Amino acid sequence: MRKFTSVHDLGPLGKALEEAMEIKKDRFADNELGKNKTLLMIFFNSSLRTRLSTQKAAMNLGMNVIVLDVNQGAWKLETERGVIMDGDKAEHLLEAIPVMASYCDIIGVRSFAGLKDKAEDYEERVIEQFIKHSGKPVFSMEAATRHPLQSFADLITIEEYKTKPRPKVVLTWAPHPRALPQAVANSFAEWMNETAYEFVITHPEGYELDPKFVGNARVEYDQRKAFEGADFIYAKNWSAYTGNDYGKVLSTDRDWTVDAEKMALTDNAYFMHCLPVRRNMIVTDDVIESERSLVIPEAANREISAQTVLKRMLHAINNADK
Ligand code: AN0
Ligand code: CP
Repeated sequence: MRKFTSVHDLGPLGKALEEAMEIKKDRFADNELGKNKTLLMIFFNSSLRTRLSTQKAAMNLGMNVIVLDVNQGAWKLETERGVIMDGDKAEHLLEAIPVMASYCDIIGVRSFAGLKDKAEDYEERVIEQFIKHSGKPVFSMEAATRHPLQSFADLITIEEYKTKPRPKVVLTWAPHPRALPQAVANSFAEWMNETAYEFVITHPEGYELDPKFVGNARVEYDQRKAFEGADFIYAKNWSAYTGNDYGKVLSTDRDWTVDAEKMALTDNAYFMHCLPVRRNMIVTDDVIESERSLVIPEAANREISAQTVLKRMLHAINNADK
């Protein structure tokens, strides 16, 4: 595998899950595979989990790791071609990418949606330039429209905790004071659509996601109705996608906060969130602290999803070297 930006890069999910479970049984089984290979992680945005779990995964495989926080100590990077660079950006991505690529074997990129220009975001202009100009395997650590390492960890977690072959999984919008990308929700929906689960999305009117990601999901505007009989509640905020509202916060209505009263409508569902989460906006203290909350094991599985992807990329590099 030389690229990982969506579920479609992974091939059959069953096989990917098997590989992930093998890694989970013994995460040091391949600790020589990455010897003398360097992972470069490039962050255009903040991170706690992605940064630590991906670095840990690379170390489990014996890799060296370099981390670059573009906004802390590097030159500010221009990402659009043709711009007269007389502003605050000292360097262009078109030079920076091949330079950075010359120091490493695999590149991870975190670059959130700007939420101003929908075309720029939905064409994934930043990560696509890394894929095109680096000549190295590239994976997403959350790009403009997807967060596949998160969704892969979410899937692993659901597989570990489900008690029926076809659980009901509900993705619910929840309020947040600032505009957030649609990436986590898009990606989760994309992955759920690849499974046999019953999948429902619930959100207030105006928060419709790109139909390409909604796929075969049932969209239910009544959150309480959506929660009925659910086995997994996956909460996430996102800003508006449609029309002129792109990137806007249309509502911070705390009537959509996930609380114990709503969880009581479910079939004793597990609660999931990718974190970071704002308590008592997205979810109440008691729900996130309850026995049914999976937020910690879910985050722990980020190490497993990252290691599965890195292992495949190392195999691709080693095979090409032969
Ligand atoms: C980011 C988002 O919603 O995309 C990252 C989530 C993993 N969240 C925030 O910026 C709070
Ligand atoms: N879930 C997740 O990607 O968290 P970070 O933004 O902390 O990496």
